[in-house]
Amino acid sequence: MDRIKIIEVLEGISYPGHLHTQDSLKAVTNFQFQDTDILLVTFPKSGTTWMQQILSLLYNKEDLQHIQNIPTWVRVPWIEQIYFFEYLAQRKTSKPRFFTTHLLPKFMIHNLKNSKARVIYMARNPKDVLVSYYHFHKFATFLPKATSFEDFFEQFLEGKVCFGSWFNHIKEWLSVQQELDFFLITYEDLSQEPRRAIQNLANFLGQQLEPKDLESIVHYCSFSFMSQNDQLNYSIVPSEIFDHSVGKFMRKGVTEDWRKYFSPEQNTKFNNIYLGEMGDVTVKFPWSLD
Ligand code: PPS
Repeated sequence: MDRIKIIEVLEGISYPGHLHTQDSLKAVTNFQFQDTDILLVTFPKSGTTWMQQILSLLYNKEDLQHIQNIPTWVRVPWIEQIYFFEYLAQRKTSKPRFFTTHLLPKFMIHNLKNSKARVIYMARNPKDVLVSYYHFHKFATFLPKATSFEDFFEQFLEGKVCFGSWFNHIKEWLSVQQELDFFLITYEDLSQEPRRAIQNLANFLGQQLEPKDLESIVHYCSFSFMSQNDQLNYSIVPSEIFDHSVGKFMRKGVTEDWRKYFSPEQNTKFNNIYLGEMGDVTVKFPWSLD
């Protein structure tokens, strides 16, 4: 708790000091992946918790109830966080191991390439990421208070928020995808066609899914189920860390909420920057700019 107001800066990018130290960030470079590992990569607020839940459901089909008693951040811990090695020690020996990261590939690409670990990159419409992240700055006491939506909008576009630029994050990970066993999935795919998206993910992971398993997973990863479950909705986190009086971690869980927040001028500015940054990216994303 003593680090709640600390922001760590490493190579120009800031990180909440409540969860990261210089040492915990640098230790990632030495982390040895195993061939059976599965690494979930996200920019914050892209549906990390949702995918953490889906991954553990896919590998615990026989006992979907049991895993609901273990928080997602313990089941699929962040490799860069202070608590990582504690959670790693707590896990049972069964394979595969699941990990999460919000970091850029440069921290771990060398060791990832030396293993057959699989990488799942979950992306979300950056306009919705911005809005979700804005609300999270009001709720998470370990992040700097956002003075206004207008200010946060500018900071996000300039990459001056914790974990840096959304554009750099996705471009840097896409630029190494050929070197890895890599699967791209989006928040929008999961929202629009959950069965298809989960089946595609299961195919990538080589997981057999009976129709009844697929239905159960769709149920246990739904926003309505997860937002009611205290182990999944972050309500067990003390109010010194998440101010439950001002919001919820599981806030809305919808696509295109940005339309309620962006002014026409902000939208034009965002689109111009997006097109400039993403012009060379050939991936077809399921979100539209307008
Ligand atoms: S974090 O802090 O980076 O781990 O946050 P992250 O989990 O990436 O993102 C939080 C947003 O994801 C929404 N969410 C979901 N949406 C749909 N279905 C399910 N099951 C689900 N679980 C989490 C969550 O509500 C946050 O988005 P917003 O737009 O703020 O509601």
